[in-house]
Amino acid sequence: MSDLDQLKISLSAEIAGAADEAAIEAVRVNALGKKGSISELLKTLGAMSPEERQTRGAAINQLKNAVTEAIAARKTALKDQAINARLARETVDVTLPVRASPAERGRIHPITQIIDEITAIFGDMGFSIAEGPDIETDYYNFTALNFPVGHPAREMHDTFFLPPDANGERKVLRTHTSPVQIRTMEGQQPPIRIIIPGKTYRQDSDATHSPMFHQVEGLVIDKSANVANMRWVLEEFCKAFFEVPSVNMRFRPSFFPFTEPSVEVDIQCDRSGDVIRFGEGSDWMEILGCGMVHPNVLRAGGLDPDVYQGFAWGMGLDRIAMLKYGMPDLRDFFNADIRWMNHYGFRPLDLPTLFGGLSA
Ligand code: 2NM
Repeated sequence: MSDLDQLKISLSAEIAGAADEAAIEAVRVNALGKKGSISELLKTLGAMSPEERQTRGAAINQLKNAVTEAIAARKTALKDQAINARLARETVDVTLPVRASPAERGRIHPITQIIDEITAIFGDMGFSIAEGPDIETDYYNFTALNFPVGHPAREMHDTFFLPPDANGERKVLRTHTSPVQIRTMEGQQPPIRIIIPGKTYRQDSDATHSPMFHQVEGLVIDKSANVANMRWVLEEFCKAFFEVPSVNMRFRPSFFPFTEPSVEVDIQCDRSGDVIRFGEGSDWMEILGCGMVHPNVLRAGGLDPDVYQGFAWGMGLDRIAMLKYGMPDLRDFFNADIRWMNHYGFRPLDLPTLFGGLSA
């Protein structure tokens, strides 16, 4: 075998064995570069006789052309291979769902959701939201609401008292949101249509009672606001809140210091299955208390009971939320357990609206 054949075989092996573009470039420099094996052979042409140049010279040039072509072909192949590998590596599946943004990852607490739902319902009926302080004076929490000093009705609430201040006044953690009704009457002329969602406090703690709980109360004051109006407002509320086309309500006589007459409202339901159903069945569930605002309360709010009358109601949110969303233990509400929130919480951008569905 001639030296040129041997060189061709070894260069072919090197070309075939070059694994990437850098390797094939190194093969090219070693063969065709300034000091490459083939370049060195080409340098011998000058010293050849004309006959030798025709035979061996032609063979060297053939080798050079063959090697040049083989290197170019391998280079192209390696380049394609590199591009294909990169395309495979950097592939993006545009059909994958978008990863949740941080704002989507959090959850709305069921109590907040319930307040948002109730706000949507009463907002649609023309009510505004009113708010007030959690720490109240005895006057706003009791006296102005027709719980006179020494009256046994004060014992109905297991009140948290703050230490007396320099004037001997003992503030309280409000036991209901009703002080806000007095503050609203003082600051605004009728007609008044407000709802008051918020935190309330009583000394009570077990599986169904928490020392801090939530209420929504409502107040309507006008010259002719009456029991029929109250009944309609509460029935519309119940249908919207429980997301059923009709409800049956039962009004039982009751007592609250701030209303006369006072009633408690039950709605018909069916508790025989796994889930509670409203608007049907043979059970009754208490959902709220209400009544016509007592003249003493109107007077405390600066309104003349011979000109104005009104109705008010109140409901506890925590128990209603447990019922509506099937949560078994009230204490879980305040444990800040992220697993519980992921299960029972609501998606932050799914705001409850009457047209889009309250909880769907
Ligand atoms: C209830 C039940 C009945 C009520 C009354 C008033 C006020 F201040 F306007 F007179 N606010 N809330 C009320 C009436 C609250 O909760 C069970």
